[in-house]
Amino acid sequence: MLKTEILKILREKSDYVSGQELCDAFGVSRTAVWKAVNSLKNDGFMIDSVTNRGYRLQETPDVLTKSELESRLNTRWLGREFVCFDEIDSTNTELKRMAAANPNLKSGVLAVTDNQVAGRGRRGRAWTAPAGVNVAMSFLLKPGFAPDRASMLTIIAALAVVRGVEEIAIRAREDVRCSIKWPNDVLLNNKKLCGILTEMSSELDFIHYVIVGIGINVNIEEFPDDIKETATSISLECGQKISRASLVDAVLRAFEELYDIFVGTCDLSGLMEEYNSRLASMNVPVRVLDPKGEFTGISRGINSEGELIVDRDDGTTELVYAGEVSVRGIYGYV
Ligand code: BT5
Repeated sequence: MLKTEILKILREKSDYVSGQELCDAFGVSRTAVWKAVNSLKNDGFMIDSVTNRGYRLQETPDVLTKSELESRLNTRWLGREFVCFDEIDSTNTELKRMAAANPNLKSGVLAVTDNQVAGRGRRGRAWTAPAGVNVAMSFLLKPGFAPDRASMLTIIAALAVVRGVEEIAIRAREDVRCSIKWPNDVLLNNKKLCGILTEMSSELDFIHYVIVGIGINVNIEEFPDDIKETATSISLECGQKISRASLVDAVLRAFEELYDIFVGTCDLSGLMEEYNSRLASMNVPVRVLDPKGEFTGISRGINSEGELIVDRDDGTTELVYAGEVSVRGIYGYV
């Protein structure tokens, strides 16, 4: 796509790039370059055009358009094919529709939106986010492993978000800690930054597809009353606005790396150490809200099956499976 390629060149060279250079680079006419540049301007990019000098990218706004994302994505297979919506009900729901309409839909297809208006959490809960500031994305996988492994993808996705957020927003900062609340929340300074919704279509012993949906609060500055005590965003904790497209790229690259390790053994033996080092509630008291009965104990991290090991107050050890329960800190959300 010409827009994507022009964007890449303008970003690489911080100086002016002549129209002729762009024509030569892509074998297109001056008019085609001019049209592509105008279209980028309409997307919100500030591009300076000066006669006899050419074009220069003044500012990269945080837009989440097809060409912005395409120009940032450096993944190997995840999101190599993607759909990008200005607005959609839910990226998970959209991928489900796409999978139903096309049984040959490729593993790795990504759906992203700038504005998700009916975002879904687990068990019918809602995921809320305003337009233009957050990441809402989902990708489809068609793994060859057994359905009982699928919940581990949530664990992998959480770790990928941690890695991506560190790479793009935190780096060496010591005042911001990114951690995981088992099984599907990523926290920044102990508040919810990200939620993950993994859904599956399967037979007893065969996965048709899995959809991993990730919502990240990126540049949002204010939350609705019902979540403002527990939710946060990258900009609130780090004091800077970041490019959502770069974050999408970093999270997806991290997922690819972690997924490679996972499929080697089809369990979490290669990842549990890193995961547990990121667990918000590690070696601390937790309350397990199990439909069969609530209990308290000390969380000891996950095992290679992704279950949370909890040493109960009565001396026994419980393996908690994500599907059934919620885990709360004794003293609040974490
Ligand atoms: C989740 O559910 O946290 C999974 C959220 C997954 C969202 C992604 S976005 C892309 C894809 N498409 C979708 O439709 N969904 C996925 P759960 O653990 O059930 O948590 C839901 C709870 O989180 C809600 O009941 C609120 O209390 C809280 N919540 C809602 N929106 C939030 C936000 N933006 N930030 C922090 N907390 C939020």
